[in-house]
Amino acid sequence: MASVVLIGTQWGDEGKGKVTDFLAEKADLVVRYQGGNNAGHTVVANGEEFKLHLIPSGILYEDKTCVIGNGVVVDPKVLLEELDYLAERKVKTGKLLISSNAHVIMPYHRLLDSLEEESRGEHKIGTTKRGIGPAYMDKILRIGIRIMDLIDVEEFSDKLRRNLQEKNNLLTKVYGVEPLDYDTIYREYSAYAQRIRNFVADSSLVVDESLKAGEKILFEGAQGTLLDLDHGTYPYVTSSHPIAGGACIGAGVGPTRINRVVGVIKAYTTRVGEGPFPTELGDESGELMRQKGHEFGTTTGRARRCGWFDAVIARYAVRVSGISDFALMKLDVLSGFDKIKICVGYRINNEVIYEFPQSQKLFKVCEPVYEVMEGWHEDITGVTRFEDLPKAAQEYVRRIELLTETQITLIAVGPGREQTIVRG
Ligand code: 2SA
Ligand code: MG
Repeated sequence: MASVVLIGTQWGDEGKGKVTDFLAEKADLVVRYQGGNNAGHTVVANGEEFKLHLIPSGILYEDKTCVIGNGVVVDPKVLLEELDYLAERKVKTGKLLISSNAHVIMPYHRLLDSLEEESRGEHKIGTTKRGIGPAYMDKILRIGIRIMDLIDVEEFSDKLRRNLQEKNNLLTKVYGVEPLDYDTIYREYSAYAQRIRNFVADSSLVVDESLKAGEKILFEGAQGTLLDLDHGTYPYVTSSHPIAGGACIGAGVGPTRINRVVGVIKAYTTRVGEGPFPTELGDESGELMRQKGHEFGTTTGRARRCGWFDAVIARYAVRVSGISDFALMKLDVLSGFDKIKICVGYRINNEVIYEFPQSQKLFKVCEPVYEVMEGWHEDITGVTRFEDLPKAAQEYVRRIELLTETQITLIAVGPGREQTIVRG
């Protein structure tokens, strides 16, 4: 396979970091195509845990070129902190490239993200407050500052001045807070630019040349299908396109050059932030998943909401991203439940639907229709072959495959690289 897109099929936090790490071993180039440091990818490599937000997880392999694509929004401060964090832990970062077309997250974006959320009251989205939405807003408004502007002294001072004028107006008149100071930001960001300059590249060209040379590329998505701006649970979504199509736009590559789409799917469901979640468990089963699965945000530390596996969502993800196969994560977390439920459809009033509803008003009143399966109690964290899983766990995997008409080619039974079952 020359090029693979790896995406989250639920609301993010499916365990993409681990699968990227696993697939990156066979790739030459690892490219991130959307989102920013709202993402949090935890990877355990050689017994050491790494938490990454912005830099592709492929960086943990020395020989891989890692690319931050044009579709990503880059907070330069976070980028440099992450580079320092990796350097401290003896990870080489010399093969990182950043698209000159990527947009920059500025201090006013972070500030506005918080202020906008506060002003929404009960209608808040539950954002990570990293400035992601406001940065994408400026991109769409065509006033954003790109990496190429950041490293160009004249462009940067001009664009910063014009942007600040507008933002300070908003900050003082609408939100009644202090305006931001041009000189302070200019100085701080000019210093970042000096360090970032060395990494800047035309990422679309890099991808093209790599494919022409017969290399393998892994496009690494962040967040998940239901957080997609167009296809997710709007307005409770992020401001980018985590679905597979996002890779084409966010990396500058045509769809005919992508051969495989791997959907990363957790054996149960989690969500952070606001919005409806039909299979959410408010009881001790949900708490057990949270504790056993360490379901707390990598970026914000927020407790994740937990619930049963939802096959309607999985099928929907297969549809909108053309998923070729699944990587099923955290199966070990389900050990110890007497019964395990799978949501196969939604009941709305007296009707049962099997397709994901377009309207959030409908989604909010959907009640899950469950199939109940036998659980298992064995510890499976050391299992490396499918046949060695308890029969009930095998049945669970097969049932998900049948319901989603999609093969599960990889099963994770723990966070370590070796805790992975590969199926043909
Ligand atoms: P934003 O900040 O504008 O992208 O928030 C909009 C919605 O997107 C959700 N979102 C996420 N959901 C799951 N995981 C994410 N990454 C971090 C993690 C989150 C964390 O890996 O744990 O640490 O809290 C992520 N990023 C954005 C967010 O909750 C909003 O619903
Ligand atoms: Mg995450």
